Amino acid sequence: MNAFALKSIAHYARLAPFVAVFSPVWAHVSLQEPVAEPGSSYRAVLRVTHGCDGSPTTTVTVQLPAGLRDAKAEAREGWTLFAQGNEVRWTAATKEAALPSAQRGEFAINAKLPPAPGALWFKVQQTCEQGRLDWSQLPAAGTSIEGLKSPAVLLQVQALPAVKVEQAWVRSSVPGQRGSGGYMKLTARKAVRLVGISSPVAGVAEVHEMKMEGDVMKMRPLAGALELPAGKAVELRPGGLHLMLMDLKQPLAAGSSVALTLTLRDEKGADSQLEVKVPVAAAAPGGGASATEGHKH
Ligand SMILES: [Cu+2]
Repeated sequence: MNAFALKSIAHYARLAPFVAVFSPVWAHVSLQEPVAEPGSSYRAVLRVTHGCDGSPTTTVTVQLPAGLRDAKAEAREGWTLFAQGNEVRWTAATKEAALPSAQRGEFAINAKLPPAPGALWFKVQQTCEQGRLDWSQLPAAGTSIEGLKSPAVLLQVQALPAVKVEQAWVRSSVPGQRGSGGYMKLTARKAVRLVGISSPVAGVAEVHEMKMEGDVMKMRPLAGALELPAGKAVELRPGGLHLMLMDLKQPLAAGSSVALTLTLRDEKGADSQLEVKVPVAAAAPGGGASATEGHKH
């Protein structure tokens, strides 16, 4: 029995979970840091990941959400910056400066966030040599941003979780496959230990490590909890430490997502739960290493 067994989760205190949502990187205009602390100084880096149906982006116009204070947009080389009221606009000064459709561009605004938690929406209009995209849809009350065709960009102002989760993905599986791997980069704000994992799609979820046995690399459950030191990223990746989802209850289809609950124990022994929604993909999004584990148990 190890520290990551599902049943050890059961008696943990139910705390308000922090929910991080990972959008596919290609889908929308997005924020580099979509969650930030109330009252903090925030650098909103808006990422434009594609043009308008293949056409290069020439202008990016942003309607700043009410509640931002002292907003100041950053100049961009080759682009003219115009700011008035709650509107900020960058325009490519020349045809050559336009953002090619397949290239990612970043547009940054520095501001002070409001003291109270809540949702802030950036409405972004992307003008291209040909065509225009309006990222301006807001979800109806009580519904989620998922399913919206051209959502505005959401900044969640809320207390940050103990651990930042980045580049998370779960490998897709085929019918009959019993296990699959999960990968992510975890950076704790204060030192904590990952003491439990669970997911509705898996009977058992564990952290595995790779160890040489003779001259064969094998994986096995990590003995004890996974230490997450303050400020130091711990990477769970193919070929190294990874999450293992076992006794899968359904095939994991690429393009879908999987909910994971991570239970974290701080230095005083208090537990909190971090809920993350992780995309399912056949290989690391963004074309990272894609070595495959055997995933047979
Ligand atoms: Cu494994």
